[in-house]
Amino acid sequence: MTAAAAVAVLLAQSLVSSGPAQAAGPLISQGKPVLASSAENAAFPATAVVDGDLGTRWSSAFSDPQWIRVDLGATAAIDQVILRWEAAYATAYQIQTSPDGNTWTTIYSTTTSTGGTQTLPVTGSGRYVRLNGTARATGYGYSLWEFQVFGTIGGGGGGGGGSTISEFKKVDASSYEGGNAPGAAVDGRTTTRWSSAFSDPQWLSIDLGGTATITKVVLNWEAAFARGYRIETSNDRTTWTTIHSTNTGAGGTETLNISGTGRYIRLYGTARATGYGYSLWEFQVFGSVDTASSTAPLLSGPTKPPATTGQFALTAPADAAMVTTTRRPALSWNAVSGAVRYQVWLNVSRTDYDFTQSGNLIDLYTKVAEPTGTTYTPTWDLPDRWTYKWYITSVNGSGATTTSNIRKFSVYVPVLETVADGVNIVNGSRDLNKNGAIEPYEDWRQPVDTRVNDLLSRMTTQEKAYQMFYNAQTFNQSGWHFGPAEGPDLHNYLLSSAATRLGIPFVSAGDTIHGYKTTYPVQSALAAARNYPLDYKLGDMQRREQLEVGTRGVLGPLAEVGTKVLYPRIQEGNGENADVAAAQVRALVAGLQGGPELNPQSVLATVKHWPGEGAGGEALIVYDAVTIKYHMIPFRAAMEAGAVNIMPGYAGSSLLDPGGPGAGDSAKILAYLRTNLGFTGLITTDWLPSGSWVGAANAGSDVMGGADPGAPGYSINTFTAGVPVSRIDDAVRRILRLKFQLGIFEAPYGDPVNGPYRFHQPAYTALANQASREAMTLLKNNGILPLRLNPGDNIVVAGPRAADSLACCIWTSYFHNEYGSKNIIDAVRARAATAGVNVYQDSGPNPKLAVVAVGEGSYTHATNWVKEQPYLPADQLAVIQNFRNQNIPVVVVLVLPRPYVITEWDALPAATVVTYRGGEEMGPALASLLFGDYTPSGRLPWQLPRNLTDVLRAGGTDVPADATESWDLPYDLGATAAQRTDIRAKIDASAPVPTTYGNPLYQYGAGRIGW
Ligand SMILES: [Ca+2]
Ligand SMILES: [Ca+2]
Repeated sequence: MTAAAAVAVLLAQSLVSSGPAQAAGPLISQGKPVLASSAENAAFPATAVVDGDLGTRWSSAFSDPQWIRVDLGATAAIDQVILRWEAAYATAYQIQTSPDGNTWTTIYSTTTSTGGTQTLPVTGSGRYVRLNGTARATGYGYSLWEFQVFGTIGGGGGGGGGSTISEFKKVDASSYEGGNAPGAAVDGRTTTRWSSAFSDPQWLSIDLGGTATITKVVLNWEAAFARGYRIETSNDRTTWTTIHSTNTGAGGTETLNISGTGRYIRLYGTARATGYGYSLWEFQVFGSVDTASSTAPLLSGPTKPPATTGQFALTAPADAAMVTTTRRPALSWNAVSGAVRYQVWLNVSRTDYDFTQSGNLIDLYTKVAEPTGTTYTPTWDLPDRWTYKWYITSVNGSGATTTSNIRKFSVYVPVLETVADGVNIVNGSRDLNKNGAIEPYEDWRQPVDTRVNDLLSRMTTQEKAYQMFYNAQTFNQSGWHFGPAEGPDLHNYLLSSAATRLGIPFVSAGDTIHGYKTTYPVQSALAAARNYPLDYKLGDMQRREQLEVGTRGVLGPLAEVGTKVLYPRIQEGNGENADVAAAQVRALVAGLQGGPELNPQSVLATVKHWPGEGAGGEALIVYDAVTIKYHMIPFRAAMEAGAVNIMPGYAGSSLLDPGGPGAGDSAKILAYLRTNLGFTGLITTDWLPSGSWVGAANAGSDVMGGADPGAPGYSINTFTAGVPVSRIDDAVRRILRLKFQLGIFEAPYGDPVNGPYRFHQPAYTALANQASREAMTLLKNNGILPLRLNPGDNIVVAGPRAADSLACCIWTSYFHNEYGSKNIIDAVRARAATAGVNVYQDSGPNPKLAVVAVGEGSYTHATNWVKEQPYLPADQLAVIQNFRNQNIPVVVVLVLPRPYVITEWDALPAATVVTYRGGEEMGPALASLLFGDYTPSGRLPWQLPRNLTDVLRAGGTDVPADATESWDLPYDLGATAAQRTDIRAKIDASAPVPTTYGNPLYQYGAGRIGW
C-alpha cells in the first residue's frame, strides 16, 4: 500500500480509543517477545504489533497461511483480544493459545472478518497467543498496527508450560485417612496432603476436565511413599493405559518426564515403602487440556435476532423438545433456494454480555457455525439449560439473508448422585420416596411442570407448608436453610432431608453478599470500579465456591440505588447511579446463575430489597409516582438477567401502600411487583417475626425468610390454619419449580471432603484483588503518591482501621485468616519490605509519612457510630491532626461505607485514598497503590456532602421532616429547588440524569484517574 494510504489509515486508527471498550483484564502483551511466520520486509517487523504505537505495523509475506504470536512470559488467563488491522486484513483467521508454542487451542475463529479494529471477548489460557491468518482480504499480506491481549498473568490454570493442569481439579481416591482428603494432593499447597488407608493397592485419580496431552508428572511424597506404583491414563475411568511403572520408587520429589493422553490420570500404588499408606503432598500434572469439547465456538458477539423471522422453517429438534440423551442434538432446517451457506444462531451462555444494555440476556444469540448444508450438530457438549433458543439465517450468493422462525429446546443430562443417602437409583432415576418405583416427579426425563404437578399432588398440606419455611437443619421437611454452613454440616442436613417421605432437598442461602470463601468488595465499592465484566466474574467465582459444597442460594445481590445518605445499608447498594446499579445487578445475577437463566449449575440469587429501600431505608420508602421509575431500573435489570427470586424488605412505601405495612406483608406492594413488573418468580420475605408469617403469605409472599416452624408458640398448623390451600399451592409450585430447575433432586450434594480444598484459589484471590484495585479512589494527591522512598526509610501506619481485618467486610462474607489474607498494616508492611522500607504501627522514629486508616468498623443494619453523624469522630480526626502537628505528611486511607462529610479535614492530608469496604484484598490492593504498582481509576459512587446541613436540619434526626436532601433523588446534595425539579423531569422522561447537580464537596464520579 502507498505511504499516503498508510497515513490515511493511521489517522483513522489514531481516533480509536486505546483502551478496551469494556475493561477486561489489563493489557498484558505490550512489549512482550513476538514471533511471526514472515515479514514483508525489515520496515514492518513483528515487534511493531506490541509497541503500543499505532504508527508502526507488522506486515507478512503475501501468501496463506501466516501467523504472528506473542509470548506472555507465563501462563495467563486471557479474556480479550483487540486486533487493529491495517488495510491488508484477514477475512479468515483464528486466535489460538498454547502452553508451549507447539500445541494450539483455538479460542476464536471467523471466516467473515471485515478488518478495522476488532474487539474480541475470548476465554482462554496459555503462555502464547497466536493470530493464525488463513484467508487474506487483499493481494497483500496480513498487516496489523497492534495485536493486544488482555487478561491476568498467573490466572487461569488451564495452561501447561510452567503451570499444572491438575491443580484444583476434581479428584477421587480408593480411600483416605483422617482429614487427609484426596483434594489436598491437588491444592497447590505443600502443607496439605492425601493419605490412603494402610493397605495395597490404593489409587488417586484426577479428572483433568477434558482430553489432556500430558508432558510431565511431579510427585511430592510425604514420608509414606510408594516403592511400587504405576501412572495410568484413561478417557472413561474404566480402561486404563500405563504410561509409567516402577518398583523402585525413591520418595521425596519425583519428576517424571513422561507423556500420555487422556481425560483422567491416576496414581496406582502397588507397594508401600512403610507400614503406613500412600501419602502425597502434591500430585502435579503438566501438559495441556483440549477444551474444544466443552467450549462453544463464539463466531459473533451476543446478538439480538433480526426483526424479521419466520421466513423458512426449522425441522428438528421439535419446538420445546427435551433433549435428555445427548449434549449434541442435531439441528436441521428446510433448504432455502439460492442459499450458499447458513448461519446457526444459538443463545449459548456467555460471560461477555454488554451488561449496560437493556433487554433479556436469554434473547441474545451467538453464531456458532456457518454450514453449507441444512443440518448441524454442535461440536461441543451443551451444558444443562432449560431454554435454549435457536434460529438459522440463510445467506445467498449476493449476501442477502433470510431468517427462520425461532425454536426452543432444553438439555438435561444429569449425573445422578450416588451418595449413600437411602435413595436408590431405579430405572435410571433417584427413587426419592423410596417405594421401589419411579413416579413422574422422580423422573428427570419429564418436563419440569409435569414433575411439579405430580409432586404437589402427593404432598400433604403440612408438607407443602414446610416448603415455605427455613430451619431445615432442625425440621428436615423444611424447604430452606439459613447459611452459611460448613460443608460437612450442610451435607449432614441434606442427608436428613433425603430421608424424608418425599425426599425433597432444601436450598441453603446465607448473607454471603460479597463472596462465600473469597470476599470481594461490597457492591458500593464495585460501583466505584464500574467494571461489569469483572462483576460477572466475581459472581461466577462465588457460584463455583458455593457449588463445591452444595450451597445453592445466596441472599443477594442488592438492586438498591443509594440516594439517601443516612440509610445505614447504603454500603450494600450500588451507589446513586441507577444505570450503574442496573449493569452491576445484571452482571452479578448472571455470574451467580452461570448464565442467562437458572440452571443445574446455578446459585439462586435473591435480589433485594424490594421495592427499593435505597429511597428511604428500612423504615420508609419515600419515592413518588415519578421517582419510583428511577428506583425500579435495577430491579427490571435483575429480571432481564433471569433472576427468579426477589426479597421484599422491611420498609413500606408511602406511594404503593399509604399507611400500610412493610413490603413483605403488603399485598399492594407485592401486587406491583407481579403486575407492573411482570415478575413470575419467587418472593422471599426478609426475616419477620412469627406473628407476621400468616399475613405475609396471604399478602403474596412465597417463602418466609429465615422462619423457624418451631418458633416459640408457633407450629406449622398455625400457618396452615391461617393461609388458604390455594395460596400455599401457588407458593409451593414456584418453590418446587426452581428446585427442579436447579437440578437438586438429581444432585443435591456438593463434595464436603474435597470441595473445601478448592476454596480461595489463587485465581480467585487475583479477581478479588483486581476488583479492590479498580475501586480504590484517589480523592486528592499533592504529589506524595506514589510513594518515593529509599531503603531504610521509616513510615508509620496508624488509625483504628489499620489492623482491623473485619473492616473490609460485612454480613457473613468474612476476612479469611486461614488463607493468609492481609489487613492494611500487614499488607503495607509486606509491600514496604520489598522496597527496604520499615513500617511502624502508630509511632516510629523519624517517619517520612504516616498512613492513617480511618472510617467505620464493620457493621450491618445499624451504623458503627451514631447514624446522624456521617463524619469522622473526634478521636479519629485527632490521629490525622496529631501527625500534621508534627509536620509529618499524612496519607488518609478512608474506609468509607457511606458518604461522609469530610470538609473539615479535607485539606489536612497530602493524599486521600478511599477503599470503601474493599473485600479481603483491600489491604494488598491499597499497599500496591501506595507504592505505585498500578494507577488509580476508581470514582466515587456517591456525592460527598459539603455540609451536614445538606443532609439533615441542624440537630435533626433521621425522619423525613428533618431531611434537607431528597431521599429519593440522586445528585441533590446542596441542590436548589430548580435543580431538583430538573432531576425529577429527567427521571420522568427516562432520560439520563446528569451527575453534576447540587453543591457537594466531591461530585459523584470524583477520583483521579492516574496520578
Ligand atoms: Ca497439598
Ligand atoms: Ca418412587
